[in-house]
Amino acid sequence: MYDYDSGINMASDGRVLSITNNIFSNRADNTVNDIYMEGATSSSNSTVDNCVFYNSGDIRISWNGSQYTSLAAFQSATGKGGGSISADPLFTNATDNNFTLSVGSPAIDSGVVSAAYQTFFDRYGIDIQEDIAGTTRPLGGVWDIGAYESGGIDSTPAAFSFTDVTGATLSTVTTSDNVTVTGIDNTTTLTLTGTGCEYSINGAAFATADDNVTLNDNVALRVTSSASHNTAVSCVLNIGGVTDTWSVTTLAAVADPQTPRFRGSSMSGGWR
Ligand SMILES: [Ca+2]
Repeated sequence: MYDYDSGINMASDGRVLSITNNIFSNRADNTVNDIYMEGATSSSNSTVDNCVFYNSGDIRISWNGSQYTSLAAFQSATGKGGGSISADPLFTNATDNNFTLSVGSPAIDSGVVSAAYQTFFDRYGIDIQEDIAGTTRPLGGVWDIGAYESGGIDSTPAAFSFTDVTGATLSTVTTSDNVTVTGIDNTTTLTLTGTGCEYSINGAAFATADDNVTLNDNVALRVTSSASHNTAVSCVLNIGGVTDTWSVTTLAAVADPQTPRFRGSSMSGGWR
């Protein structure tokens, strides 16, 4: 709900509302209410859960005749309003009617599954667990608050690739080129597997333990090449679920100067 004069109104007692996962933002009239709940029965049985309230003036909730101008006061007095947030929902561009959630929105993954969806499905056989754009909820494992389910924070980087090494000398510490972490919003995970493999982030000391990387970090790998000719050792770097295998292959064996082995003298000696 955005740029409204009066929000949700229940002006007769006896009805029960489940007000869940709603955003109340930029109420235009500071003399009316985000929520107006009249009557003891409606007020007692109705619920407010996991909503975001954001107004330039006060939050305004009228509940069973009492006026509340802060979320904390409403929660304290009524025991309702659990999981709710008083903060900017960070719409992508509300003035242009884009009410999707931008990165960092407190509404992302702050919703709750309402039993109403299952009731609707049981009654009508229609699954309405989706947002206004038809995106199946939830994404990121948890429902978002508001009309749109966000794709959440992007922690999956763009593909990356180390340059494989060939012709490496035997038993030599070999360091890869750098790859730059791109395509994520902020941070993501780093996991390295492979015997003897190590990684370095932005030139820091080489390490092996799982870690996190940040957008535009540079990552290099190193490993000791095989003690055998023409043999590869491999490291698999996993950044936010995207992997690349970096291999170091030793040079081929030099041809044996003694070959061919069967020389005339030996052959003649064998045929007496
Ligand atoms: Ca979500």
